[in-house]
Amino acid sequence: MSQVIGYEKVGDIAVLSANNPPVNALGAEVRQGLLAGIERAEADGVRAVLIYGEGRTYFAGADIREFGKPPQDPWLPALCDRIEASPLLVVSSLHGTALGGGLEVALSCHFRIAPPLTKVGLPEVNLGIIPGAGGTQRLPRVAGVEAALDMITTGRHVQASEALQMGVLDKVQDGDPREIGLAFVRDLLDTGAPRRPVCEMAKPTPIDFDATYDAVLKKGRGQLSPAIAVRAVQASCEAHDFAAGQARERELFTELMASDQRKGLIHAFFAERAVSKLPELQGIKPRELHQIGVVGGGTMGAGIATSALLAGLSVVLLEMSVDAAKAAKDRIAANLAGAVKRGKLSPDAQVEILENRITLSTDYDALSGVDLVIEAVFEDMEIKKQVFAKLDATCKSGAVLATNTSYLDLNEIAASTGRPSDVIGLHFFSPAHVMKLLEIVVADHTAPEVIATGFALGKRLGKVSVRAGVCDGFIGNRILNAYRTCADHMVLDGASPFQIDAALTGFGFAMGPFAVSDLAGLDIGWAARKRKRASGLDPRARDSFYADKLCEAGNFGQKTGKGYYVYEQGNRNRRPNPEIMPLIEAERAAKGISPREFTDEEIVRRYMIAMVNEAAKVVGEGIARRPLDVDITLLYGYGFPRYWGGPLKWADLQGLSNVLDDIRRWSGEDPYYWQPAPLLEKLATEGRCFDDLNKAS
Ligand code: T1G
Repeated sequence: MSQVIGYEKVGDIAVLSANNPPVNALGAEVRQGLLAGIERAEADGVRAVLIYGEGRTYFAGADIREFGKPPQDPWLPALCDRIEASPLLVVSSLHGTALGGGLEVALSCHFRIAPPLTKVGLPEVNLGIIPGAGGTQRLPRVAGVEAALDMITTGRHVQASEALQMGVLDKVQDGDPREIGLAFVRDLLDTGAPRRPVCEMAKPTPIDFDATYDAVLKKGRGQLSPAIAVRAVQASCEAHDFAAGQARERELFTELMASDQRKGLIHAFFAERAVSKLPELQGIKPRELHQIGVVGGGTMGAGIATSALLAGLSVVLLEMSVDAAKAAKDRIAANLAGAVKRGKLSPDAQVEILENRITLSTDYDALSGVDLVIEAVFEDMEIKKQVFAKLDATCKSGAVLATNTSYLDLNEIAASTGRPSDVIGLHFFSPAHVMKLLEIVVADHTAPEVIATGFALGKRLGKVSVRAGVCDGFIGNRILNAYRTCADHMVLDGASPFQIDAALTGFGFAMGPFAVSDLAGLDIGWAARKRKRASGLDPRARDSFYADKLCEAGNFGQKTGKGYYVYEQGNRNRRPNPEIMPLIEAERAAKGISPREFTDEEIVRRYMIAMVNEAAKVVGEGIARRPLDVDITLLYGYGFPRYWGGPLKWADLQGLSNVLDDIRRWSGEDPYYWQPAPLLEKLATEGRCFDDLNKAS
């Protein structure tokens, strides 16, 4: 008797119920239970079989934890074929999220029913693979090639109503999955509905698969699985028969299963779930949050306020003057209008928010009742301290006092209040109502329940929250500063900003570092350089000045129409700014550097290893708790290609001793910049990898 698949005879129907929380993943035991259940039903004198899931969902897919381990019988594809071939009428009643192998089991049944809130999908491409249990062969036969390609290459979740139209579901009906399933099976038996194996359906009509393959490959920015999925669907039209199509699917699936992209994407899947699980927060209750305050209504403050409003919170927004407060509200209104346009907010809710949930004020007293306040004023320590002194004087006891600073010393800010245990950093990324990353910065005296409240807020806002310690730039901006410097060095030594940007988008980054600077505003980097120089740069550090010249001439990137690139008709039509190379050449000449050639491969390797080395320092110093915290920060805040899993997963895939060898070689040219991180040296020497630290945590 299976522990995870229940068997029950209800009249002439055998009912197989899955009970493998939390998501009824199709691990070996579940597959064995399903096979045994089908065999038992066939020997039990019943006419039909109903399969459904207990708990929150039907099968949400294969058990991802089994990937990379030796396979155990029965294989999911063989199980699906066995279900489909049963002489009994087999029906699935779906609910929750019927995904991946789950939907493939459902497609191997003869009929499918589900309640309206059910979602179905084949999200395998997001894990770097393709459906491997007949999904690429059965779905096109049921729904046609175009609908199947849309689902399989995007991995999107499809609502029950759409799935009904596509033919993936035969009936949508409200109710309990077991009850609606039983009624549906009885109906089918009463009307004498014949078995309907999808494998016996006609081959689907082909399309221009080469053109689709090219388009999907291009859209994937280097990610392979969606394009490979096109070839698998192609086999559903072109292979000799169903079995030959399945064999082709298996061949492509096996190839991807062994790929680095699959390893990177699975790492990302588990890392994004592990990131908010902190041992120190076990059993700690967050404080309640109803109303939050935001100090400062610039781009950042307005974005934070928008994010909170979209999550159903009320916001008190403080500005210096009535005019500034009005401008802040206009920014929020524009953000909300954008959310309506993207279908994230209904027009009625937009009106409700603007009328009832925002309070504008120029008086700190308005913040006396808020549960949490986020300061988003100008990035200057003295100004921040003044704000925190006022918050300390006005906010109620127990209120969380948060700063959105991106690099200032949180301990110093906390010390300017009489309640440092209530002070925390909540570092949002611009635009704050869109970007998913939230760095939760913990100072020396921050109380555990204040940290828990930060994570609870992050969850409520739909963010991916990462715990960070205090240092200049925390996790993300500190690492950014290091790899950005590497790019600047390569420019001095002979690469152009345009070659560097192209090499890195070729690697899979959404944008290269120079295009990013143009987007963020060149004045920001300029101010940072001036500040660093004023505080005394180490004489061994290489500095460059050509970008300052751009700024001195009033060119700040996209917002002024000119930076590294010239923007005549927006970002799409940008072209390299012809003034850049002469400025760079002049600086090389002044420094006595004879420029050398860089290959794209070398550019990517240096840039990546600069990132990895700083990331290893960040982990080694405890600023990030685990390597996966760095990986998630870069994935969600810095456009890092997800299919590499993050910089430290990338490093693991390269082999840490190879990474260390490169750093040691480059430190011959520039010993100050290329100082190997002690943690990297330790792991490489011990023959270990970063993921070992994730697993141990
Ligand atoms: N395998 C193992 N564990 C899984 C899992 C899976 N497929 N899906 C979820 N979990 C764990 C997850 O790690 C977490 O664990 C807990 O369940 C709750 O998840 C042959 C090869 C189903 C929409 O890609 O999209 O089928 O952290 O926090 O927000 O073609 O999980 O609590 O210890 O995410 O309610 C295809 C992946 C597999 C679905 C639920 N299936 N999962 O979201 O909860 S490949 C997928 C999800 C495949 C075949 C192939 C979501 C969810 P813990 P959660 P949620």
